[in-house]
Amino acid sequence: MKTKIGLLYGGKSAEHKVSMQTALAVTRAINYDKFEIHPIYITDNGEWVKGPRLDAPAESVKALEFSQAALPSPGFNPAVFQSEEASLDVIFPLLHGPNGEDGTVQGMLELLNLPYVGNGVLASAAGMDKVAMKNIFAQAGLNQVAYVSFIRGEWEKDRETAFIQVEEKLGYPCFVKPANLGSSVGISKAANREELRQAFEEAFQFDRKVIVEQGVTAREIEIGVLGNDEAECSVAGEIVPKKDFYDYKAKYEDGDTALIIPADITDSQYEALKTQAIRAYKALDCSGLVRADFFLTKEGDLLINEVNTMPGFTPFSMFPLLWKHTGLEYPQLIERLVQLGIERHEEKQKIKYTF
Ligand code: G1L
Repeated sequence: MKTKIGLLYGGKSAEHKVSMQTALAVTRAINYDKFEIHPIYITDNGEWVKGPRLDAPAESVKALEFSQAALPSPGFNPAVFQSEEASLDVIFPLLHGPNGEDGTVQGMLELLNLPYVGNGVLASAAGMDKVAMKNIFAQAGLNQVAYVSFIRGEWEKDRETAFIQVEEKLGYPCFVKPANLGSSVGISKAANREELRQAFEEAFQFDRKVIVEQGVTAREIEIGVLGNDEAECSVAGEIVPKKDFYDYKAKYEDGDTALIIPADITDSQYEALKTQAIRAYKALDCSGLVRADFFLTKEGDLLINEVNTMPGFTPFSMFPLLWKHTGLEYPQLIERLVQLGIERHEEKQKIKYTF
């Protein structure tokens, strides 16, 4: 019997295209002797459309875009998870943003009692909110840059207090970011009070919660973590931005960064990186995978920046490349993730809910 993978992709988000490219790459990497793919496409209008089973790679992104048969717009439709032949074995969600990466899709899959790949509700939600994530890291004793956060109401009521807090706790330069975005939209660097004012206005357009972080001059080092209760780390990689600070455009459109794998760090720095990445993984109760992102300062201090519970996942993205250098090729990485998703679901079935 082949394992039936429900591939969930597209979505009503700015990352729709990235999701499509990633879904296409996954259909190309699968071993069809062992797996079959059941595509579930979310259009950019938010409609859920089930496509025909794939027994071979999709030809193109176009071939993965299905249109809704002339039905009244159903929007979210859990019926897509019912396969004609039998129920799906595992769902592979490739979705980004407020309706995919923040735990809502994972919650839906929990309610349907379907196994799925990647992080659960808690890790997905906490990983999407920079403030919640940093508070959890602080509690776990992880080193990170100093930060303060504000909600829109606080800022609007009393801007002066916000300025003073930032200046006393962090100083300039600092980075102002919407708390809940997976990407770099709405992020700015502020070198003085006027820039800080503008940065707040900008960030509050994208979220009701904003985080301000102390500026650090540091190298950006990333590591992949894979597993459930017992997780393993990949080799480390370094991101070298070709600009002062990489904005949304540089990061996602220009590809204006170089990836160096393995990163040129000492053995003891690599050991510290692994220890802290695993501590972060456990603190957020992660499962499946994360990409953990660190700053390495000139003084040699390692600071955790964030973990990404749904990292870039084409064969050319950092996470798959880190694992390739560790000895796990893209198709095997996908198989491992599918297996981990099924294992976590089985583990969960052991839990007693009545007593
Ligand atoms: F399912 C996994 F493996 F957990 C998984 C899911 C989603 C890994 C990586 C991603 N990444 C993404 O969905 C994306 C944010 C890169 C958009 Cl396609």
